[in-house]
Amino acid sequence: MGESGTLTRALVELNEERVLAAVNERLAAGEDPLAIIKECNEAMVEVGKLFEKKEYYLSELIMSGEIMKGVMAVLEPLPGEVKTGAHEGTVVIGTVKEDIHDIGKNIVVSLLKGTGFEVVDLGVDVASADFVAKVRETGTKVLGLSTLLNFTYPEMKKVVDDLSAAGLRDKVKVVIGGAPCNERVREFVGADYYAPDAVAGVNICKEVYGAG
Ligand code: B12
Repeated sequence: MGESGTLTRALVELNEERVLAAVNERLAAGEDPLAIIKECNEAMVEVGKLFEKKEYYLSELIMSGEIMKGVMAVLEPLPGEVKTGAHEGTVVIGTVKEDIHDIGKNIVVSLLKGTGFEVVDLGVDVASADFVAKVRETGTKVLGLSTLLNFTYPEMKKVVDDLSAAGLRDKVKVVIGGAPCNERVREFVGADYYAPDAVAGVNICKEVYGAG
């Protein structure tokens, strides 16, 4: 498996020192940070599986999150395509109510900023009313909702329904993301797009603003 296997294994084994050494080595070798993130992402899914199997406990989950944050601190700022300061548009984003996972959302935020978007990050455990108020206030064309917990799908749906009730639904495209999401979740929620990763999310934002 070579070098890539080394990073995955080190992260699954929660060996922070080896993870950071592997990341630094690969950055120095000129590897794309997004490829490194993708691999870490896969390792995090493995950590989640070990947690499900009860081979790992909450402490290990917390540790994996801390290591991943350390990795992001090394990788940021992420490469954006636009370095001219061109303003691509505004994106409002947050993790839905009851959910405090934010590592993936923060990657999306960094990448959007690097690409020239203005980002309003509402943080984690965000109530539907706060999303709706911020959409109204900013006039954004894109609202990004993140969740890593499958029991919060109804909460995402609530945000979409509340946007409709507020008369804002046709003014904003709703993009959902987070490991457990997929097209079926998007349909249930009534969102416009599902983004499997941060790069797909940025491309959707570009498409929405590009379309005028
Ligand atoms: C790290 C972690 C934690 C950390 C989070 C730290 C933090 N600051 O975020 C801590 C320890 C706090 C945690 C807590 C819990 N967790 Co947790 N956690 C994880 C783990 C291992 C990794 C998540 C992660 O950061 N992945 C890496 C990032 C980069 O990936 P990502 O989030 O998917 O993001 C990428 C894309 O999805 C996309 N994306 C994400 N959001 C968005 C949004 C938009 C708009 C767009 C465009 C794109 C996008 O872009 C990113 C980059 O490409 C996952 C395992 C997994 N399968 O993901 C479990 C997991 C999500 N956790 C789980 C659980 C059960 C919990 C707890 C309930 C545990 C407990 N008993 O307390 C609590 C819940 C707390 C709460 N109320 O939110 C389960 C959820 C299962 C389910 N039924 O839904 C998982 C799947 C583990 C498992 N297999 O059992 N967790």
